[in-house]
Amino acid sequence: MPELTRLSNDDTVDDVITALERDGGVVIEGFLHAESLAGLRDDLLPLLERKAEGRDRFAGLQTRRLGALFAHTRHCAAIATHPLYLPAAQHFLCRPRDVWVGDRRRPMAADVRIGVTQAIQIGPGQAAQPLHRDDTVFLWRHPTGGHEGRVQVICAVTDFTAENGGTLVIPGSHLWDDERQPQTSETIPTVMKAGSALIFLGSTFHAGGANVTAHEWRAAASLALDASNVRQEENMYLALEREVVASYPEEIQRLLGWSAGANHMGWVEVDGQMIDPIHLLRGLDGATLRGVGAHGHEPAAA
Ligand SMILES: O=C(O)CCC(=O)C(=O)O
Ligand SMILES: [Fe+2]
Repeated sequence: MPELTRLSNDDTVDDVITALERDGGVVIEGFLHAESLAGLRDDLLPLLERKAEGRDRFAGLQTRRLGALFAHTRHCAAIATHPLYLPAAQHFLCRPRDVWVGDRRRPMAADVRIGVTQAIQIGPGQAAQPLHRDDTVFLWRHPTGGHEGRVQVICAVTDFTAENGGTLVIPGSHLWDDERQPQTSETIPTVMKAGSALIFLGSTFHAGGANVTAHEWRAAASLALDASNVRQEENMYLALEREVVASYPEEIQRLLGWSAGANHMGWVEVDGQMIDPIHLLRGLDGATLRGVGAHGHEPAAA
């Protein structure tokens, strides 16, 4: 079984890009400085412990999730701008495409945005998550022809082992088409120390691993950099006050972007669940908000 390449902060962005192009994923040992790791642990673990477990197989019935990480810790900034992560993500996400503007044909490139932040804590008894590609939220097609929509990083906040839920990855699966079904037998677990990180392309099949330990909770801080073209052109969330949006019929509210749709793009975390933001316009309290499942791979758990 092919292993993922293991690099460190002494290696170069080119080494990261080479590994990602070949395997779709790479481990960076010692990715976080000690201060960032300690900060993430102190800021996120107490919050995760107060979250309810997920309500469907994808979110994980023994898994706790926390979103909006930039509101909860200052230490995500160092992840997003890490010198081995951001430039590597830009390499995959910002490839120019030739477009016509009037009588001139010229290259135009997207830049990058932070598309999702999530702390994920996998508890004892959690089964392996269904294998998936994270660019499924964009309904991205494969092979990508070199144009990726997302580059993800999962930082180990506690040690990742094959037993406690270390992320399962299928090396090389970023090159597969959309017909080939991923098999558990093709996966390798990501084993790494707290402070190390797994970087992978949005087109790489992966899943949270099963946690077969008796007492260990595996914690991660994950973040995705996305191509900036996969969003609304006008920033409706800044342009329109929430009360204005709430005054329109639901159809308009969803069209304005207050919707997570069948692919669950645009969820917001409430009480550990990734919910459709339309519920926030209805003024429901957290207890009555219905879980919508993670990333749209599972129907809502009614
Ligand atoms: O927790 C992990 O290791 C991976 C989780 C994941 O891939 C997801 O929730 O999309
Ligand atoms: Fe994922």
